[in-house]
Amino acid sequence: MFLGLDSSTQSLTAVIIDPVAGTITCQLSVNFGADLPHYQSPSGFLPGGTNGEVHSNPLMWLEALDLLFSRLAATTDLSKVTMIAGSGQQHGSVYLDESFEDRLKSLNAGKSLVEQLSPALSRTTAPIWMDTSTGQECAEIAEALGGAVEVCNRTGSIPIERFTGPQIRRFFKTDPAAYAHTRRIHLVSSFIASVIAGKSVPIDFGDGAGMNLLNLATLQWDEKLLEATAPDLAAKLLPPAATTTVQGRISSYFSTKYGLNPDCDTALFTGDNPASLVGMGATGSGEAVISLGTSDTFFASMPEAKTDPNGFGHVFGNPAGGFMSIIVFRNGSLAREALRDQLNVDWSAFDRESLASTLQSAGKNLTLPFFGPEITPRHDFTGPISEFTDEPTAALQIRALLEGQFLNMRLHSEWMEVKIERIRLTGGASKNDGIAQLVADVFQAPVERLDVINSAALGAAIIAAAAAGHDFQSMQDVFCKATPGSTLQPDRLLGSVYESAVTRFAELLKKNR
Ligand code: XUL
Repeated sequence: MFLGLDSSTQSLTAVIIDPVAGTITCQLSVNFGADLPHYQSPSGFLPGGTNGEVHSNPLMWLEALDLLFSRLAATTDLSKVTMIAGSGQQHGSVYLDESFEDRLKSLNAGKSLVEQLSPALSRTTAPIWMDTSTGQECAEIAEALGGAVEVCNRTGSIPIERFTGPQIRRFFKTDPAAYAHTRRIHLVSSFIASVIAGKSVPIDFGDGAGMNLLNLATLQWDEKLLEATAPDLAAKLLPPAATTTVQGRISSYFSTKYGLNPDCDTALFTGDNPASLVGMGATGSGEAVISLGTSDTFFASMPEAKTDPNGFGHVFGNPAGGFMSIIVFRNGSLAREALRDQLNVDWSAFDRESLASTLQSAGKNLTLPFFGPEITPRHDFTGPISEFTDEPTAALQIRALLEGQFLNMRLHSEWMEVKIERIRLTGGASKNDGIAQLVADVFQAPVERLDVINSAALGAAIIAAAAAGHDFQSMQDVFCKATPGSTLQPDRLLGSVYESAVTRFAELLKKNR
């Protein structure tokens, strides 16, 4: 059996898989807000941060780990688990002093993780991905490297407020003494992995690429960026490594206390997005995942490390090898809801029948689908902009908005130079067959839906199996099957229609930025 853990913003989740039987044998979660209310973090972070700061208490993650393992031990036989891997919310960082290694080595199963590890924190809180306090530091790092584009060429992203490098720089500037006292810096993922392994383990290429520090060409920390970020940073980071690198046995703390097998091994932990790529069965070339949520997200595997010349998208390591892109579109569900409310219709106006009624206008009328500021493309839009050839009925406006969203996605993923052969659609709106068919038509690729609930934790369990020698692809074929009957084929007659629409969409965008 293989255990995958995912430490996300709001919860810590475990998924155990049996690859021989092809079954998920256990899924459990600890919710930080509901289960650990004394950390006063109802949504997983400390409310009331100033200047864009969003921090969490790392002790909450440790206490969640003890609680999760005690719940697991009560419901399942943990001695059958032979490898553990995991994932974490990306970009968040934990700062530890010199005592951390010794404390990890000598963890006493009679005491809690919090009791034993809290004195090792050289910073009591951890900035997480929601933190936007580092605008100044991003500018400084860009300047030191000769521009944001150079940072993007090296690391796959321009300097980004939530990314770890700018966050480390801000810590160094605001509290140089505590920074100097820091012996080791971990991501959320590598912090939890280290506790499980009983020693500090490396950051993997998947999560490491979300730091503005990893050079994608060498897969090492970039010396110029280390220098531009903070002094002596190289010494505070272990050299990065591939996700499936086995780190040795678990800490005896877990075998003694929770009945894990003392021979159980640990692999590295990765970011939740790279783990989700695995859990959605999309690590193969030509596969993309589109998640329709508050924001819409597009991510796809990429054999080579191409970077977005516009600096909107990001590149992370693919746990199965190679790379992946991630591109976030802020005007997702909120834009769809805004139009629904504006037209005073309900969701049935977005369904299959309704969209089929406007099929003859496919690709004809254009809408820039932005009801507010967008990050892809980065621009402060104040409302949608349309160019219609037909009379703008409600049905046509809905078609044009949805087409606009997916044309924008298609346009802004072209830099990957990957031909998309299959799309796995997830998130609230993915259940809508009309929207799913439109995605298939705009991208000219089949669209599949999956019933995976904990895609990151499942991905982590598959990574654990892969680290033990199982094949990534066959594991994904077993655990990440499309929901029967959910696959939609693209209408090939619309291929040239959307080919021309994407060009006209790009022109309209150029005129309005
Ligand atoms: C990705 C990002 C988020 C976090 C949330 O860049 O910031 O998706 O990983 O868990």
